[in-house]
Amino acid sequence: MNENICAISTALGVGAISIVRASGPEVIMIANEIFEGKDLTQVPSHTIHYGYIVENKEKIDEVLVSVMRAPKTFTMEDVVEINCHGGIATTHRVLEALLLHGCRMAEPGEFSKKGFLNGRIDLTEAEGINDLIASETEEARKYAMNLVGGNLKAIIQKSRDVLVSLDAELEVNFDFPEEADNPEITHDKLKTALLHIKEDLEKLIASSKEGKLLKNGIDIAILGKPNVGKSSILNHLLDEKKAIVTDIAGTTRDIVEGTTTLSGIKINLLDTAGLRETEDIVEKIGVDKSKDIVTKADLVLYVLNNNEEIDDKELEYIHSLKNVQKILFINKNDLESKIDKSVLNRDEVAEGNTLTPNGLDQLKERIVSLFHLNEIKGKNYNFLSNARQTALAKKAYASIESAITSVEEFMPFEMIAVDIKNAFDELGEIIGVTYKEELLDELFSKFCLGK
Ligand SMILES: Nc1nc2c(ncn2[C@@H]2O[C@H](COP(=O)(O)OP(=O)(O)OP(=O)(O)O)[C@@H](O)[C@H]2O)c(=O)[nH]1
Ligand SMILES: [Mg+2]
Repeated sequence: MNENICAISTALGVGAISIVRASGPEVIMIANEIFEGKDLTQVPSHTIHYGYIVENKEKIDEVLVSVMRAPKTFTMEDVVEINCHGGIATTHRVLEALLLHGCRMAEPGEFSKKGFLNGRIDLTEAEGINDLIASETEEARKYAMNLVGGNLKAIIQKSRDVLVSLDAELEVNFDFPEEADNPEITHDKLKTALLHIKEDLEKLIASSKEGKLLKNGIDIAILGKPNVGKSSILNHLLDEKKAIVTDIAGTTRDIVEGTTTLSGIKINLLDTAGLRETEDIVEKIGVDKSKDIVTKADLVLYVLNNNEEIDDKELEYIHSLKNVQKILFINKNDLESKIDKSVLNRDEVAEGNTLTPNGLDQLKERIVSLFHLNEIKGKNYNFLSNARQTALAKKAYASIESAITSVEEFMPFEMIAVDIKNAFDELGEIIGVTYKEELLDELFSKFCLGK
């Protein structure tokens, strides 16, 4: 923990400025050894200084160095940030100079890990920082900022505090039941408190889907027979000629991906190879991929041709898509209608064409309303943000349920206390009050280098 670490914190490439960051007890001294301008060990905290990075009397770069002393820093240790000129050679030489003078290369996410271990941020805030960096849309950014601001932590902390005090009351009662001035704890009082927590957790767990949606977006697979206009629809929705469109059936052979946004939320569109029996090896692999993608998609946009009849096999396939939301888009409504719509579920049908074009704006609105995108946006963003948090919240929920059952069956307080302790440990793991070293390594290793 007390080591001096350094890394390049900005994206490596050609740019005006790069930032090389160092954290640890001796980083100001180390930076001072390679800095020409003034004595950095004597400057006040949170100040920035002009000078040169010098190695073996050679001026490597003209820089600005920020000096921030513990504890009011991201890691709660002394931190130095060297703003050097961008570009690969310069940035690497500045980094190298720090390494030569006693810093070691930071692991990915190690600055954040130090911030967590030193108590500046909890695990949900650390995860929020990572989400913020990865945000591609405005909604994902707002959502991540809510995490960074500690709002999810506060909710978890609140339930956990109630459990801690319930447990303390139970302990007193079963350790010294005869003491007259013990606070009175009854099965009724316990039940009321536990039901409140259960309700709060229920809301959080139910909202994890919305969190996933804000963060990762919606995966929409565009499926259907060859030549129905899947790629044309993709191109229209993206407003870009992303996929090749021809009148040859079997034009698309691999998944073509594109992203756009609807109501500020990311939409991942996956155009696929048209579904048909084929002897062509390449096309067959494509068709298999199209079928596989259904398991990953949040929505299947199944495209049909208005000018073609639906055969039994296709109908059977459409009906087999049971466990995924779908929109059946009848394309080419500029052509004569030969399709029998009565065999389709009316609630799932939409129609239009990509020529005039028609029905595509309505299709977008349909997606917005299907996933309640406008409502999600208006909410408070207090959603669980990843599988780790959701799994722990579900465990805590199960422990609370078990405690409630025990209360209802008038079990002894000692038994109820076991479930309560489990629940607050599980909630504690979400925010990192308790953690396993392997979990931290795994979690922070997914962070960027230099963060
Ligand atoms: N009349 C009409 N033609 C369309 C419409 N949409 C697409 N087409 C035409 O239909 C043909 C096939 O379009 P694509 O978008 O390549 O169809 P696809 O479903 O991706 O086909 P595969 O990649 O072979 O599976 C092209 O000639 C398009 O110009 C439409 O709404 N109306
Ligand atoms: Mg295509």
